[in-house]
Amino acid sequence: MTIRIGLIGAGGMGRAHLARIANDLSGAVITAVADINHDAAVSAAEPYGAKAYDSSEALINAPEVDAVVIATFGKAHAPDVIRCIEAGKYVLCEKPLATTAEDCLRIMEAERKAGKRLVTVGFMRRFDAGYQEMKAVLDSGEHGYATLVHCRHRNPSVPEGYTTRNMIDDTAIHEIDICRYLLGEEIASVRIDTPRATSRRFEHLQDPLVLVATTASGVLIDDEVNVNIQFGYSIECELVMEAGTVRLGDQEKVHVRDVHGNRNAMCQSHIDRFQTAFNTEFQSWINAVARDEHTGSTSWDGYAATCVVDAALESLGNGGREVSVSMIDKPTFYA
Ligand code: ISE
Repeated sequence: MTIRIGLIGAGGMGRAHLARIANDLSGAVITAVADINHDAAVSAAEPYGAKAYDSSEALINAPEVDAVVIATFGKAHAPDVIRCIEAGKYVLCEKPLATTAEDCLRIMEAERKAGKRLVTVGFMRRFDAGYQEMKAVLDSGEHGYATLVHCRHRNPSVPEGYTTRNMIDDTAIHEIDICRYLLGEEIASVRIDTPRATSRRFEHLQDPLVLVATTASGVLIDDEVNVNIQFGYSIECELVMEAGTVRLGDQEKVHVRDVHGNRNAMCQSHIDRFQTAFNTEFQSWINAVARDEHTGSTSWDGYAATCVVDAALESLGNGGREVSVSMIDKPTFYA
């Protein structure tokens, strides 16, 4: 069975997803693209012979669309995700699932009514081989339990429209999710530390910042978010256990050896760094949709991450004091 996919949001991320579905993956074709910018929809749809829509609602209900990918801005996600659920179509929604906990709750309620998990949140790091091996090492129990996780999330630069809020709800949200995934537990409290700012930033940004979180069992997570580091896109993670540590491998595509030394090439963007993880995520989703099954992170994961983001934003606004994360009990539907 070939899955007919409709994409909402023809920006850079959306187009990268179209290219991977058409060139790298199997079992799916692109039949529709929607964007509020008509020309963007037409130019993205054209190479794939897909239909262009100005309205996401029309795309979701189109007969030639079996499943939907959403790659618009976070604020636009909730209504479209709910429409997909109501249409009974599987949806892979880029993170964040929604920008408020209330919207995530509405999404979960719609899914519960539909009686089926239809929503996958695009936390692609869960499909990265390095993070999966880290989890396997921890879960083996050989080194005892986890006590600390050290994370670094560095971007070469960000555009002027990117805000300090985005450092948490768009950037650190990846570590919030991957730490929940690695540790298999919820984050209970969080605070934001604000070190000396780099001069290589737009004036309005508080860059870098450090998100410090504590999980329900007391594991301490520190996440350096540093979005104007200049030299490249660099993601680091070290998990400390009672009798061992495990660290994410570096990006090992090629090594350059010359008079300046022996070094490996630096990725410049998440699309490059997580190319294989994105492909694995999308292929698993396509395969699962064909079997009428859910895969990847759920609406609950999207909700939990948003609750941590909300607490972190509160800490950012209150001078960095620790804030408890408040969330509902996990519904059995997501157990
Ligand atoms: C972007 O949206 C991502 O998802 C990237 O992984 C992250 O590194 C970047 O900071 C975000 O803006």
